[in-house]
Amino acid sequence: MPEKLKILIFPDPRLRKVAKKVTKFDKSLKKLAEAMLHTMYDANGIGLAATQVDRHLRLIVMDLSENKDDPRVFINPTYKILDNHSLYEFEEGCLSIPGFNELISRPDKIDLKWQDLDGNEHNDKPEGLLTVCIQHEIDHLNGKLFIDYLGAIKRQMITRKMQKYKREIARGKAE
Ligand code: GNR
Ligand code: NI
Repeated sequence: MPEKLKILIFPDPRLRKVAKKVTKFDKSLKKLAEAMLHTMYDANGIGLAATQVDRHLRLIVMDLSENKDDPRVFINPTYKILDNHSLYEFEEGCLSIPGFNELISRPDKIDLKWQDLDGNEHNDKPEGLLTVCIQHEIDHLNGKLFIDYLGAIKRQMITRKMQKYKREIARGKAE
């Protein structure tokens, strides 16, 4: 059984760290990817970046399938925007900011490159949900969150509510 990892909850300075490139494609990397997939499925997420489990490596897991039977791993992912004017608007959520969903626009024509767990290189021009999700996850690797795209007032409201929520769960644990 893979290990279940703790997901960092916003606001947390560790969510702002920039992840380092993966250079060792070894057994411990495979183990981390397995644990992240297990953690993602357990939390009912469609994606998870290593940053969210306090491992600052450029590693993302995802499963966009309906039956949750298509685990995917992206290592050292990068993308180029092919058309800055073609945007896709989607209601985004984040396992690190539970309870908040906001419409975010992102470029939807991208050229994506990544490596797999053996270090082999791949590239693809994804469509639909994958373009949104991979940008959301790569943002995590760069210390960025979807609420950073919102206006200051909305972002501040979410930040205050999340601070309050974290105080409440901290108190709940102490009792
Ligand atoms: O589970 C998730 N759902 C989601 C919905 C819309 C856009 C992005 C996402 S990713 C999110 C899981 C998560 O926080 N990944 O970082
Ligand atoms: Ni997220």
